[in-house]
Amino acid sequence: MDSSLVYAGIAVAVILVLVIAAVAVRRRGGSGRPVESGPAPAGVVAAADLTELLEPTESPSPTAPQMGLLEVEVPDPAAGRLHRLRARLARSNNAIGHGLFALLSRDSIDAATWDEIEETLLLADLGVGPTNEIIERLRTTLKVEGGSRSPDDVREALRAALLSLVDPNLDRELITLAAGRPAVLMIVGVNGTGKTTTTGKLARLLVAEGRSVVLGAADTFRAAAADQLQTWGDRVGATVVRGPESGDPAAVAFDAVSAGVRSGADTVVIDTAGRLHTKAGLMDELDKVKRVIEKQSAVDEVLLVLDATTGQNGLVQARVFAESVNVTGIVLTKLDGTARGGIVIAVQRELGVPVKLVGLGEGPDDLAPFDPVEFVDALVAN
Ligand SMILES: Nc1nc2c(ncn2[C@@H]2O[C@H](COP(=O)(O)OP(=O)(O)OP(=O)(O)O)[C@@H](O)[C@H]2O)c(=O)[nH]1
Ligand SMILES: [Mg+2]
Repeated sequence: MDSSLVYAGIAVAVILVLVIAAVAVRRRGGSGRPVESGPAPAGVVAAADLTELLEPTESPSPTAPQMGLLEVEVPDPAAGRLHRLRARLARSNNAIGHGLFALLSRDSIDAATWDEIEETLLLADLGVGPTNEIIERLRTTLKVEGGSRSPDDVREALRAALLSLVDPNLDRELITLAAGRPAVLMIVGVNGTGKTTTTGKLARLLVAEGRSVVLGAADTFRAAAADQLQTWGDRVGATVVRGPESGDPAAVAFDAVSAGVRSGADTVVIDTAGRLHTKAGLMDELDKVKRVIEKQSAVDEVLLVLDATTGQNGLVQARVFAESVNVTGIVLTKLDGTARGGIVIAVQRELGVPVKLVGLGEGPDDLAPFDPVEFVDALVAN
């Protein structure tokens, strides 16, 4: 072979390798800046990069499942999600619906039956006050109707009594938009109630409505907590701001809100570490996280996540959290796994704060805005 041809081939190959290397170096130089609150673990989107990331699709649309190089999912719309509760309650042997209806439908409701009714309501976590109220109401309604109690009358009496206790007039609006800045939501509660899952599901709900969302991983106790949130964020293209393990949770929350402000995000949701309500130091820390955020932005919602299966214990937690931070709404999780729907009524009574969201399962879209009418209808459904 002609040696000049060989030299020419080698020269072309060398030029190609140099061009590829130059492109790779330029690409790397454009990203990977560290998160402000500390060195960035792998997979973190640095706060300063948010603007670039969000600019092309500032409001990720459900019809545009691509964002940058990430494949993002299209979450279910919020409307109609609470319908699933009916099926879930049917499976969980819902005490209020089935038990109470059977008792009230007996030919004669004697003193022993009223005792059973009371017991059923207490077992469903309704609490003593609301239980007495509902029994008074039912006694009056059903007495007036005398002997002509059809199953429909009973169901309607039960429905009306429950509905008045769940209180359809409470303002349950979840503030997720604010004028001229992102709305800021904090998610708080004891260990394992479903805070991180709720933060992730909430991001999906918001993305489904076309919002741009920043998540703050202010649970710095365990690296796995931030990874868990990162996974939720990645699935729907929500940016996750995180800090170093054991770092200051208030600093991460502050950075997440700054990042949201800079990128023009609609909503910033801050996931916090689980904490025992009995540990004063941890409750003070929560208050500090809130105060540090408030140096740059109002906190629009503090959502207390309660596990519906823990019953009356949840009420004790709720009281202490409400004393530490100004709780604006309750998220009642794991309602799919309990026959104790009465906790909705009890906790609202206890705090005077409405249930705004309910968790209905472990699926990514098993979080629904709470609607009192739909909830009661699901409880008393056939
Ligand atoms: N069945 C059911 N499971 C749920 C629901 N919400 C959360 N979970 C499950 O509860 C478990 C705990 O959820 P996490 O979101 O990690 O709880 P957490 O409050 O962040 O926990 P810590 O950060 O450790 O305090 C997980 O297995 C979730 O899948 C729900 O509505 N229904
Ligand atoms: Mg968590």
